[in-house]
Amino acid sequence: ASSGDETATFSMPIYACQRRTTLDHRNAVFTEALSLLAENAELSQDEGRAVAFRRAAATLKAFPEPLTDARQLRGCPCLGQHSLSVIQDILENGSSREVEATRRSERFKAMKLLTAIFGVGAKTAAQWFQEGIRNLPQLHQSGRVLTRAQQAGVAHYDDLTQSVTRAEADTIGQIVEEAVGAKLPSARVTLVGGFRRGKLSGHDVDFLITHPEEGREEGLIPKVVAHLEARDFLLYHKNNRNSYTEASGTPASTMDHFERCFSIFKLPMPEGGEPHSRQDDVALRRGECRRWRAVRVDLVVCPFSQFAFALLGWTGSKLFERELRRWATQQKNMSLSSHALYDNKQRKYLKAATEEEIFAHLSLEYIPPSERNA
Ligand code: DCP
Ligand code: MG
Repeated sequence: ASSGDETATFSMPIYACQRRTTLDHRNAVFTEALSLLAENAELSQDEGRAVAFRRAAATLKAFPEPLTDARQLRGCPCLGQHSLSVIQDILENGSSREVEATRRSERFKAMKLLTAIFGVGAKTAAQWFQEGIRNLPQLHQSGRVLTRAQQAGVAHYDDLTQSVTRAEADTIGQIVEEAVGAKLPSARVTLVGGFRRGKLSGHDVDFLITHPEEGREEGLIPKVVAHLEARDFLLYHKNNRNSYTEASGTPASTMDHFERCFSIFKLPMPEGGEPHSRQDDVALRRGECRRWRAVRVDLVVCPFSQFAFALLGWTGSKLFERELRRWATQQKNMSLSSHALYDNKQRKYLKAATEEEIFAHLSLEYIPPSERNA
């Protein structure tokens, strides 16, 4: 469409799930700034503000050309006053004062460092910050009692704050497939999360496991975990049982109820590989062989009839998922979760065997995983 002067305007659909968002885009300076403000809002438990910044960042990720003038953004959705002023600041000065001040602030730095500990959320970190805790030595000195997860998080802090590569994710995939195959032949293991969207690195590795005969998947997690433990592949794990029933179903809730395992894998490193972490260096100086690294791994088991919903729900991105649910509720009067899609008007669940069918139920054009990077 033409706007009447020399600047063309793009008509961009409002919901991120209506758009194709690839990993590479033209406006990283802007999306990184807005993402940092979103992260800061999340760390302050200001969900509304966080979502506003996430949506603004997503708009710029989908913007087809480098931004040089704010007028290019006319007609673009989800850009509020605050986000626009940040963008304007970057256009005029090369950076945003607010973003740089946030990046340097003591609170932001400490909250990032503390929430990077596995098992520590924004709430816990805020409380520690209030008590004057800013870093790991101070946490140690405080004598705070840590949960088992947090203890593992502290013990493997250096490894867990290093991103996981695609090659490492594939190696873990082989280990998981071997363990699942040994316990339940013909079960299927699918790599989900950011790696399914084509990311080259991630903060963890996510797997979805199912079996074509409904019911056979029940109770699989403890068996797989026992198999992995016997082979010394686990540094930490916490299993959750399936708690989903259609009756108790809170269909639009973000949290799902699948049988799952939050774990920290002990991933063997290729022989001759360079030591890469501080822990490695320390271990090698002590003369210990430490040819492994810790990696966060999530295993999720779902019944076959829910597989398409679980696959869609666990592929992300988080904003894409949120936008799908918002679209379903606001535009279709339906409730979408990682378990099911419920049509509130027809008062019935809509079945789907593939992601394509779910998009069709929602009257959305199918978006493949590599274009869900909103
Ligand atoms: N997810 C979910 N419910 C949860 C946790 C995650 O539905 N309780 C979904 C949304 C995410 C996907 O699963 O997109 C994977 O979650 P991650 O936090 O692992 O996010 P990504 O894999 O997208 O990114 P990365 O691991 O690289 O940070
Ligand atoms: Mg992930």
